[in-house]
Amino acid sequence: MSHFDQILSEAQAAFAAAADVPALEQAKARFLGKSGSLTELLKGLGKLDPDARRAAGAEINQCKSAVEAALEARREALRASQLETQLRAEALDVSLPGRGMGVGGLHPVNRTLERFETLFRSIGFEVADGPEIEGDWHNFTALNTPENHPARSMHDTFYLQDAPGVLLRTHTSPVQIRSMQAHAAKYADADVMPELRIIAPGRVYRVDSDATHSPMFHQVEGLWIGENISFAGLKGVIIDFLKRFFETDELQVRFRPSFFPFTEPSAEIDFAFMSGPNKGRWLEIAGCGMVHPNVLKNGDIDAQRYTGFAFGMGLDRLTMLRYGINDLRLFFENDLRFLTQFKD
Ligand code: 2U9
Repeated sequence: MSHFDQILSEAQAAFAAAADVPALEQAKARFLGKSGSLTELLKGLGKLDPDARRAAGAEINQCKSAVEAALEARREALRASQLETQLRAEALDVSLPGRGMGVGGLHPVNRTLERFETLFRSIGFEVADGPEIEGDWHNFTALNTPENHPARSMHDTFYLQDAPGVLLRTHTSPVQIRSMQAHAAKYADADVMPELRIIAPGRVYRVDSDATHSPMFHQVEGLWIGENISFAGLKGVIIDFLKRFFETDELQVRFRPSFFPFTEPSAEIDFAFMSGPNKGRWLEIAGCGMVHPNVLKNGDIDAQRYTGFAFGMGLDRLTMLRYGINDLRLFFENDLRFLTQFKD
């Protein structure tokens, strides 16, 4: 084997042994670097006479080309195998099932609200709303609540700092006051005022917090005003609503005499299932009564000519009864493990 063949086979062996590009560059230096074996041979050419120099030079260059070709071939092989490794590492299994789209759902309290609105719309009620930040006239005075009533105390009502008489509404009743005024103004010149039938759902605020009370909760109040509106009509509407809401006729309802400043007479409404796990247990569900004449007057309604009934209930409580939930706070924690149970 000639000296050049030996260098070439040494170079091929060294390049083949290089496992990656940095190792290959190191191996290259041994042959083609500043003091590499081929470079040293080229440096020695100067000592030869011209004829010998030409012959040796041609042979060295031939060998150098062969080493460079071997180097380039190995480089290419390393690059290809590196790409192969990378592709294998980043491989994508297109046959895996997708992650899917998260489908949201309505909050259980909103489900109750939608049911409530549908049922009342079906008997000719409209849905009304109004501000959550109110004045004490709309929230208390217009509703016949005496100046010294405990509900007005800082203990029970959230007042805004540095804004006398401004508060977070404690019930949705101010909406009905505003609706009565607007209705009365709209029909001021008419011979007969058409009936006013509204429900007012929304957030209300009270200084209260435990398993069954939240400082913010949801209420719906209803109001029906017209000529000859009676307590009998009130009973019919409530009993029919409860049966349709709970989807059963196996229901007993009782009206217990009570007191509210804004209604006279007033009653609390209890109901009991006549079958199922809660059979025979009386559950408080709402308050109601005939709208007090002072309240009609504050709503600009002629209390001599028109009468009306009103009722109020907690949407959160209604939802708890419908779905068998025992802690009100679950509604406001937004824990998906709880909320996703209400997807249809
Ligand atoms: C006007 C006139 C009268 C609404 C009424 C109740 C009785 C009542 C409670 C039920 C549970 C509030 O959410 S709760 O804590 N409500 O007992 N609400 S009568 O009476 C009105 C409303 C507006 C103009």
